[in-house]
Amino acid sequence: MADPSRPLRIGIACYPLIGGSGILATALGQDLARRGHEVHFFSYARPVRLDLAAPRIHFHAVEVSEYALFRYPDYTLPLAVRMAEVARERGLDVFHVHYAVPHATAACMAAEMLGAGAPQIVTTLHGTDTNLLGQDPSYRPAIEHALAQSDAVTVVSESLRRETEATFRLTRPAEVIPNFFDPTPPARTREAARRALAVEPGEFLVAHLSNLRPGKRIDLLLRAFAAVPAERRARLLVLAGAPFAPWESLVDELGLRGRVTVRENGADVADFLHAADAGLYTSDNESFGLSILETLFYARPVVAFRVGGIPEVVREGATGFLHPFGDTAALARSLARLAAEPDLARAMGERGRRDVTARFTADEIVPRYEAVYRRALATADAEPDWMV
Ligand code: GMT
Repeated sequence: MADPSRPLRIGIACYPLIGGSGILATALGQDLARRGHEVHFFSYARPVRLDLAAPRIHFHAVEVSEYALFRYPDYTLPLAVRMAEVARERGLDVFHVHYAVPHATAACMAAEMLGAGAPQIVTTLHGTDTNLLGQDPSYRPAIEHALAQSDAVTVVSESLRRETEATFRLTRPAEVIPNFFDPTPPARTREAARRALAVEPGEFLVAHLSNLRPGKRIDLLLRAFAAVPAERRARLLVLAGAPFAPWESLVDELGLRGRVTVRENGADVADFLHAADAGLYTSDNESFGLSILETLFYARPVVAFRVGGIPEVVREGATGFLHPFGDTAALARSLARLAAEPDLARAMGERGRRDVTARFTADEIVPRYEAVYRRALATADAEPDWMV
């Protein structure tokens, strides 16, 4: 029987880009390494927030070759081969994959190549596996198969658990382990950050942080912001993980030129959220809403649509205001109220910070992943019935 408290060797496969799943996977791996585990990341590029100088952190780049024979380059097979190679060399205990496609499918293939003693597969679903690819008949059976082959499946919210169970035939229950965030202190004072953004004294700064994918509904974000009465002196700050150019014409159409500031390089998020007075989010669906969590950690109240897992993160009326999807007028009214009542905005923000600090820190969440790994390993170690 293996020592149940020994440090583990964990392989994490994730997307490397600015997006909640990669950011969460990176934060998780880094925290596991701080706790003494050896952590190996697999991706086609270094995950954006990964600190390669940190002890016990390793990164294995997956090379994708382009063959004339292939009309579309394939990533899953080279990923599986790399995962199998490292698992064999380093004796990995666990593959923790973020997203079923292609990461869990690659892990299944790596495990098949390794045979007996292969790492246990833990798959975490972040949303689009279920609500986008899971609805596509050319992906659904492959995802279902990868989930059936996984030794444990986790999801990031109750809402995603319900949706996942309604979408796939699961062979085991999916465990809810919410996302977490550990805020870094801002490098500048609030006043210095506001000056850097040219925010004028008395302006109410509304922040939005996202990768601007279609589901973030930037059109509704701009429309909601445009409906805030001018006397509230609101300014919108978009911290964009992708080019904002497609929305510039709507900024002009809505007469918002001069009231919208965009920062595209993903840097200084802590400073800018600290500089803001509230957060505004208009996604049509979010399994969780990691950016919303970040906003709450910097003590800013959140105004958003009541979709997916957002009500599990924002406490309605206490740490933010949630409204039915599409009701931009209601979002604008909530923003106007917060702008008119700065004491209310500050109190809600402070309550939000306390609330998320009690529920969504690394110290709270990471041990739950460790427990999943150890349970999966204990099951693998258990003697089969025919041996007793
Ligand atoms: O929503 C995105 O654009 C990115 C996506 C991802 O895969 O990175 O985010 C998903 O995972 C995040 C981390 O668990 C969640 O906070 C997001 O809510 C989720 N997005 C959706 O469900 C649409």
